[in-house]
Amino acid sequence: MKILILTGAGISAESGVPTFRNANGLWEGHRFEDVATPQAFQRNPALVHDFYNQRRHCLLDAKIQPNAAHRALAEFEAAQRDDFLLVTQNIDDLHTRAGSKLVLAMHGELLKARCVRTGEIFPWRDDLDQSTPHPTRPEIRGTLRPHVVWFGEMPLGLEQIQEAASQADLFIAIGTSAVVYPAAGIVRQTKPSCRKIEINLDDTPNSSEFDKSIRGKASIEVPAFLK
Ligand code: BV8
Repeated sequence: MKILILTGAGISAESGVPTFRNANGLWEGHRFEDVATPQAFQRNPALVHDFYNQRRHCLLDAKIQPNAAHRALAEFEAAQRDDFLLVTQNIDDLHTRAGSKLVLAMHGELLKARCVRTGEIFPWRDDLDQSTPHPTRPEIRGTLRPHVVWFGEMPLGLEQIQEAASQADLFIAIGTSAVVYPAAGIVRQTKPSCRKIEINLDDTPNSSEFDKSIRGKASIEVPAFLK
């Protein structure tokens, strides 16, 4: 059986990572779409670096740990012999820390930085700013950006995701508001015979696309469903 999982901010909410909708789409008065775009980075790199530095500090706080939903997905993956792919919209590292191996972070990763000049990607746990030296060529400064996908940028792994969606026999969407595209369009790329499950606190604009909508907290409902 081929399985495709899509997770959003709701799976990390109980770990203490704020979701986007709960924040009413705002960060310190800025709309996410205004601080998470290439234009914002061009216009005010310090503001955008600050936005991600603060989120990196939060993520690296010892209080932030994978929850039972992340762990259940890792255990489920380990028990699968056939095709399995976990696509996450989240830029936290909680799936990986829970033990998931086959993770595609379609919106990038907060704990990585990318050189805008060479495209090189580096693990990154420190602050970033316009004076940060390039890790391997310190004579170059200010060429690093967060390795995340901003609004208006192409998400990562789209071909692999579309391939997995077209072949999936089971598709589970967990903790996503189905507002952001193309992630919210994945459910419509599955074949008619694919069993589609939505796990969320609330209804979403995609709820009618699913065979079954399980309403409740991910840390309770995901382990219960995967058992
Ligand atoms: C693209 C990384 C072209 C950064 C993110 C104008 C110009 C350009 C594009 C657009 C435009 N207008 C619209 C678009 C498309 C745009 C878009 O969709 N905008 C939205 C706002 C309408 N998309 C893009 O720009 C994408 N790129 O279009 O490029 C293209 C596309 C295809 C092919 C070629 C070219 C890029 C989108 C990626 C943006 N980057 N993240 C960062 O994090 O800072 S998106 C960001 O917001 C998150 O990563 C996440 O994906 C998204 C938030 O969504 P969710 O994960 O669903 O989180 P949310 O808070 O919304 O919902 C949480 C859910 O969990 C809720 O339903 C809640 O009920 C539930 N929940 C809460 N607690 C729990 C729970 N459920 C269970 N248990 C709980 N405990």
